[in-house]
Amino acid sequence: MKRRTVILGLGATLVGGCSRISESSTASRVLDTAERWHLRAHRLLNPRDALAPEFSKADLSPFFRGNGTTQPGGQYPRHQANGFAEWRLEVRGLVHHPLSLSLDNIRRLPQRTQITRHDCVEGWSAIGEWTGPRLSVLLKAAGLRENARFVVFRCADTLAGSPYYESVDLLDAFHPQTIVAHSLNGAPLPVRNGAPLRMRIERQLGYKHAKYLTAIEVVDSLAPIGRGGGGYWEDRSGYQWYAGI
Ligand SMILES: Nc1nc2c(c(=O)[nH]1)N[C@H]1C(S)=C(S)[C@@H](COP(=O)(O)O)O[C@H]1N2
Ligand SMILES: [Mo]
Repeated sequence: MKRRTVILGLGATLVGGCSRISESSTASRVLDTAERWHLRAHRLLNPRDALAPEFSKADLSPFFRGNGTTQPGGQYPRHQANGFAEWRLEVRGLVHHPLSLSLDNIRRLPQRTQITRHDCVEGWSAIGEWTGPRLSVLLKAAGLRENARFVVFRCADTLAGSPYYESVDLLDAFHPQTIVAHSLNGAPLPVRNGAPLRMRIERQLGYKHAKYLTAIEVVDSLAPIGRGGGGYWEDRSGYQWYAGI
């Protein structure tokens, strides 16, 4: 894992919206002191909308490995067999207009393509080209309610019997490189990489990038979800909820 936080230039100012979110009581329950320091330092050293580095096609990894779940069970093989024609992505929770989107709906939205480096805490990286709509487009279409604070990503797979999930705050949800990807290197996502939809949260570590995405749930608190840590690995290990790189 490469942490670039400390080498980035000084001079950015912490904007009001950022401190409001990081200091909210809900966030305080999720973040311990050191992690909260990391979140604030990361955002202080990076302008609010700083982009993760983007690369060129020459930099693409020849093979993008799969990690964690690489073949979900349950209902997934049935969807896989018919080319995900019946897959739906729900946008629900604290929104004015809940959505249920087909892959076709998602492919017809304005698209962003980005070549980025994925860093896994287990010590490997890979560069891939991802395409999909910005999460912000979906959230704006659904319309956030006033008490919206976090966005939870629900996944089709389970690890050791528990569903994988992840979450981010609204700053990362609305970041311009946060996309719902349906393609890797110009082709539909391979199953090992999260077909048919996976998140790309480019300024955070690999485990935040939820694969096999079934729902995007807007909430005001992470406490009642899973074991309250904000993600599958956050609930079970020392993995931090704010995994800025
Ligand atoms: N649904 C789901 N998402 C997941 C995982 C998983 O096991 N299930 N593993 C995470 C981890 S630890 C990493 S490093 C990346 C791996 O993405 P890849 O399989 O495309 O390499 O997915 C993340 N998202
Ligand atoms: Mo990972």
